[in-house]
Amino acid sequence: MSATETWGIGAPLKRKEDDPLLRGRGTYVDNLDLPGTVVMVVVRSPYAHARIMSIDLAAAKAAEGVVAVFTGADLRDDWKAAMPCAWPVTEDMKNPEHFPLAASEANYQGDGVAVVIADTRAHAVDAAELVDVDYEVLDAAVDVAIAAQDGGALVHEELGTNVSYVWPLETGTFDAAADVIVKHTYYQPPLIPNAIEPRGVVARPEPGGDVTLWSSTQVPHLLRLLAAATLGMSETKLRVIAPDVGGGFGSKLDVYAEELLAIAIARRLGSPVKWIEERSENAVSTIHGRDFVTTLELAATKDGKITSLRANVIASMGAYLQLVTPGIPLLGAWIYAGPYAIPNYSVTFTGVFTNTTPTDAYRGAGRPEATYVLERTMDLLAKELGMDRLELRRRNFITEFPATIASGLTIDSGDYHASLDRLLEHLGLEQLEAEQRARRDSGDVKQIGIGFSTYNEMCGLAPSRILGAIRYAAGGWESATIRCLPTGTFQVVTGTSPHGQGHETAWSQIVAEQLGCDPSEVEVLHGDTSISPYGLDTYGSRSLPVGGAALWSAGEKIIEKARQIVAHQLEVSADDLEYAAGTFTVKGSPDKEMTVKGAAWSAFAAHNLPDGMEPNLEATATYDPPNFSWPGGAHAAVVEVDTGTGDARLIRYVAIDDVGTVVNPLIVDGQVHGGITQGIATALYEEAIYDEDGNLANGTMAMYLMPSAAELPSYQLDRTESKATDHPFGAKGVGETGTIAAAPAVINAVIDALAHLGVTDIQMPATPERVWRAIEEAKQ
Ligand code: MCN
Repeated sequence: MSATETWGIGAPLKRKEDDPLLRGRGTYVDNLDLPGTVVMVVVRSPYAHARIMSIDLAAAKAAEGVVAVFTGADLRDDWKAAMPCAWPVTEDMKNPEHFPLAASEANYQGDGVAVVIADTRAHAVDAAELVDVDYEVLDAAVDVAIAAQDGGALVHEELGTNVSYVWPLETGTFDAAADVIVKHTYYQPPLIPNAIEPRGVVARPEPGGDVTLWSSTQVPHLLRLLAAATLGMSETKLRVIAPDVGGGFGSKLDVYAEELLAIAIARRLGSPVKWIEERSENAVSTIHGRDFVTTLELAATKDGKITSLRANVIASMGAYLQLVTPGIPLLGAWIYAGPYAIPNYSVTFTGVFTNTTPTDAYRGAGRPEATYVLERTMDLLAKELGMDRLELRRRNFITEFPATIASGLTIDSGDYHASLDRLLEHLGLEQLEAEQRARRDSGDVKQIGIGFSTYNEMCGLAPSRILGAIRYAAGGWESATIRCLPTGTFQVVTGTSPHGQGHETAWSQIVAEQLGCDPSEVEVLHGDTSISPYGLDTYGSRSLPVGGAALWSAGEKIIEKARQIVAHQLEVSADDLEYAAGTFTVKGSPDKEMTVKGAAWSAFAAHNLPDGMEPNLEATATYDPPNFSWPGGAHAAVVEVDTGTGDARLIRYVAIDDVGTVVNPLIVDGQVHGGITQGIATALYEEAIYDEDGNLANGTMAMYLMPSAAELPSYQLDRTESKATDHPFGAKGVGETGTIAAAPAVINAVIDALAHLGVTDIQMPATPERVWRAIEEAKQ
């Protein structure tokens, strides 16, 4: 193995950030214990929809340890703008004003109506129970499909409708006279993100009206920009720090009420204010994902060539539009045809308000929803055609790249056949099918099923020009700085904000590869707006495709400046220098050499630099990609279903992903593992259950099912590689692939296990009750 193979791009390095975290030496928001801190507790509406008639604060104010109590009305003048929604997807999108505390009407169970500030958390919790709110309970709109129709309960009476927007994308006419048409409607229930660390905030007032905000956020840069705007502060007066952050999965890509409340109240009281979310509070006050009703139609010739696709998506916004709520369904809008060449394409999205927790980004954000309905319908179409389900997929794969797809985007590279071939090499499909036949023949109560999902994904958010065209308010670039320190070590400042993804390790490997050092010689700084004023943070599997490319560009600038220094000092022309792995050599005189590290010292000492050159070796680059990132792959799930009880268990999972060049295979495997687990959880376990009044019925860890290691087999992972042509070293994003691919593979497997009993459909999650009912209904 060469030196760079052991520590550069492609090396399976253990994550350098893990050691302190595993030893309990991390600093999460709740570990901050600033002198004079007061604690904030939010009083939340117990009703999904209720008019606030009056709030009596007297008893709470008089309670032990209480410093202050505020209602929405008390704080109204602290906000110079309503809470931000950065993605007005249509010109006429309806976006009701949303403030950190509801003043006249609570619109979901958990909507904040008052805050109590006390010296200790116990005192604040006790006093919060004394806040006496008189509510007039109103009818709630809960079911998204019903809420979309006229005549039912309205979430925001003043809008006269629950429909926030209708967004169509039509590039071809649906072929209603095709040989074969399949049409099916799917429901994807709301999901509750459960990061290991719940949300938390500390806001400290600083002299001169400044505020430092520590937040368990994925987006310190966006948070500073938008919180400052909401509070009418200059951005320079607000410093946002994301310390160690224990996961987010999209749910910490937001500007939350508690962040704004903590800043406003810290300024009012002159004391640091701390708020830490409780686990069951997380179930209602952190955004939810999914809650989509989708009808998908595929039209095909009788030999299995798909000619057109039509999707009608009704997506719940929840009660308000949070930071990117309306755009989430649209993130899938361009990939409803997945890896298949389908010439006629038409999708329509209707964003609908419901009296439930606002929805927003949750791992995959719009793309799992698209892939799920497509991959389920591919199986239905294969059945209708009497064709093998993998053969149908193969007949429709896109094979020529770059490929401009019917939705209008261009996929730079991919090889979907290669991923499926590799999957089959690992799977042993013939044996599995033989086992399936044997169990069917013997009438075994435990049946097995094999399910597939071949997918692609549009991630690496994203080219600013395209984001602008679809009315997203921010850009999609990322920035990075590399400082070569005098002793031959490197300091990196990145605008990405990792919260579990291992950027410190991966970014060190990129610098090590490019500039010729050991990764331990690279320090990576992030998550503090005072050291990285520019950045667009971490979400949408963008950090490596965009932030990693920015880092590479900064490295190229370093090499170019170093080249000038080396040429000057070795007294040769810059064109006569060759560069590899951190060392310049003179063509034809290999004994004459100088390293980037040597150039860094020279640039620091500045005794002998080319005329007019600035001292120091440092470079900043901002990278705006020309295209999205397009990973893809093929996944297979094998389940065993107890036909007596309906219990479906996953017994094998094989995943082949193509994420282009891999920087760190251990990190990539970890990302794929985590992503697959979330997809499996969606298929078999997770669902936020609301009753008809909008009460969340399973908002505790005891009631909300998340799988643990005990429920899951070890996954078999492998990769194929088609390099991203638009990325400087060919990498594609990986952070969401598993979640996008897994849910349809698992549900397709459950249905496959029961196909001989006549079962054709099961709604996610495939709980024992649902599976059992599907078996019983098929008997009738
Ligand atoms: N990587 C690599 N080679 C590739 C692709 C990625 O080595 N070809 C590495 C990267 O260097 C990075 C990691 O894999 O260390 C993820 O990279 P990327 O795909 O760019 O995704 P982001 O870093 O932008 O992370 C966001 C993504 C998303 S959108 C969600 S949701 C998610 C996820 O990451 N949330 C996570 N993974 C998570 N992992 C943890 N532990 N916690 C979360 O909240």
